[in-house]
Amino acid sequence: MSNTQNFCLEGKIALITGASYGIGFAIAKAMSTAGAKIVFNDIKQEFVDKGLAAYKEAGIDAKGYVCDVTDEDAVNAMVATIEKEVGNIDILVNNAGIIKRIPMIEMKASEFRQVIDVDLNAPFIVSKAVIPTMIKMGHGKIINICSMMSEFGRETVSAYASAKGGLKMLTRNIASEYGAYNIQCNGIGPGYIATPQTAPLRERQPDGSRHPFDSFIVAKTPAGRWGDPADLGGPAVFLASEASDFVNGQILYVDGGIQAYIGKQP
Ligand code: NAP
Ligand code: GCO
Repeated sequence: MSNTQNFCLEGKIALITGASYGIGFAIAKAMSTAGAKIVFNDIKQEFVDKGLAAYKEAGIDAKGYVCDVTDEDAVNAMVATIEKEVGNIDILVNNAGIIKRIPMIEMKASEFRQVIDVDLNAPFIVSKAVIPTMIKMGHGKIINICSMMSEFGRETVSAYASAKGGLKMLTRNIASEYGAYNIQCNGIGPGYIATPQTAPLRERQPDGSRHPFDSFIVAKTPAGRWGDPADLGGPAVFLASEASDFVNGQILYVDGGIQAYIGKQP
């Protein structure tokens, strides 16, 4: 019987994909504070090295690996290396992701496929690589970083919304298929978070005024602000811990209330 009051991650190994910076880095920091050993990957050694330096500065002894999450052979090799060098992965956070903001009728099929590949196919690949060992261990936590675009569309993000909508259903399917092995798979749906991915939506205009989308999001969010990556740390620790052992197949939205609010009159 697990201790459902236990938020501690001592003795757990957490793999967070694409976590050299941004949301992945913030989640890794929170999980490290809760006691987890942090392992992460990025596409290039240069980014892994930058990430390692940032973790060291934060006092975190993380392990970093170069791996493109869309490459199944590379992912399988990375997981095998982690299991040999660090230990079995108890917690997987499928965080790596890209977005292309292009009107659908102007988007190349290859661009659409690239977003689907990173944001949906890769979580499938990485989850498939870690689940067998989680089954042997008799426990596991998988957290997929979904999005408000798992629920809503908007102009120019057809590929991203399709991927994140699919990721919501992949989350529910992993929960359904592997819940019997004491593996819980849930999603976190961030609202609008201030990271490099959303920097273009917050750029100051030539006249120094705020980007219209920036003003829109602030007006539409009861919290009256963009999210900070650190806002995601606590929810991630909860879903990675024994405290959520009976939570499965859920998407936990961390959005400052934006989905609940009609928005402030401009
Ligand atoms: P970000 O700043 O763009 O960081 C994305 C990370 O993923 C980077 O480290 C990037 O590495 C890595 N990555 C991209 N493609 C990869 C690949 N093929 N293999 C390995 N790593 C790869 O994004 P973020 O804002 O932190 O977002 C992180 C996750 O949260 C994404 O899944 C995003 O869709 C989701 N999300 C973000 C927001 C938001 O408002 N920011 C809201 C909802 C959901 P490189 O730098 O080397 O490319
Ligand atoms: C966009 C943004 C969003 C956020 C996030 C919202 O262009 O609308 O990038 O997609 O990244 O996914 O939850």
